[in-house]
Amino acid sequence: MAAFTWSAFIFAYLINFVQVLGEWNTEDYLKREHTLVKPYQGSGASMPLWDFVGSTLVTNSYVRLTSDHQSRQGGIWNTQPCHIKNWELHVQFKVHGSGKNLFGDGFAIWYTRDRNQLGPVFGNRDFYTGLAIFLDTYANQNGPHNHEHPYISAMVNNGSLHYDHDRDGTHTMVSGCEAKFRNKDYDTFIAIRYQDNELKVSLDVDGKNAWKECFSVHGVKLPLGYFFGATAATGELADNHDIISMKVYQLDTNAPAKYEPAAYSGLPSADSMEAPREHVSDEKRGVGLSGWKLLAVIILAIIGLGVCAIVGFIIFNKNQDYSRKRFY
Ligand SMILES: *[C@@H]1O[C@H](CO)[C@@H](O)[C@H](O)[C@H]1NC(C)=O
Ligand SMILES: [Ca+2]
Repeated sequence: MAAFTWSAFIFAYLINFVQVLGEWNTEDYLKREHTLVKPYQGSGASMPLWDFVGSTLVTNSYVRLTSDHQSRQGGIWNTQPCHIKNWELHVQFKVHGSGKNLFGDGFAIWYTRDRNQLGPVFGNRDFYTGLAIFLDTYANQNGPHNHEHPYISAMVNNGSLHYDHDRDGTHTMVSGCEAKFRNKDYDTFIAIRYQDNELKVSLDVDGKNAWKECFSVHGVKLPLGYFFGATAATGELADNHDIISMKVYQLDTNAPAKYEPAAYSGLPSADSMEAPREHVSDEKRGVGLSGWKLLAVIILAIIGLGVCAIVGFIIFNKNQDYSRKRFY
């Protein structure tokens, strides 16, 4: 059985190696013009490349969209439109406050046509055009939807849809997952990957320094030239909603350049709008394995089975010898 321990060890090592390799690759493609990192302030009081609106406060170590006070709306918006087709956005955030059971409302990360407008949807305007990822800490609706809060969900809007707070947006969301990301001592991160019309959201909120898939959906169409942003709001309930960093990476597309489809230029759309009451969250908790990882798993499984078969065979033979000895 030691062989199993070895394979598990080798497997863990391989996975780690693959992750290190992956990170090394993406560092090369960090897009400075869409990135917010410390120190935030340039020379003077303004932040180059980023606008901040509403209650947003910039300090040396975080950008606070709202403080732990009632009725605040704040936002931060990249001034440069994004012309990258396949991208991944990493956001380090911190949601914390004095409320033990009552806190809210949460914050949102955006890729939208319009920017710098305050409003009721986690601090941004309603009937927006683009993609929203909501990190909703307060359950406005208790009952019909079968998930707990905090809840992370995605919504794609062509400007015609209203975000319904009373239903926590469950009637317009594309997909989502539960995640306990509030009041953590360690750093918390969310990754939003948009590649070949697939939207994938992953989280690192358990202090394990590893991504865990929240959901992924195909058939999401977003045009070029929209803006990244983050906004937050408090109402009767409050929390500190802090952004520590936002980093945009350019991804290579899977398709060879000559087969690459032309950039999408229509309004944002999503093939699937999930019916909230059919939502099975357990399915989504499984971590998807892809490419190298899957290959490594298969190879190690085969090695593991082979070793087991040999060990089993030896034990079987020994037992046979033993029983022979007994009966003769
Ligand atoms: C916008 O989206 C809604 C809901 O998905 C859809 O019914 C409508 O036809 C879309 N409008 C346009 C102009 O694409
Ligand atoms: Ca809510």
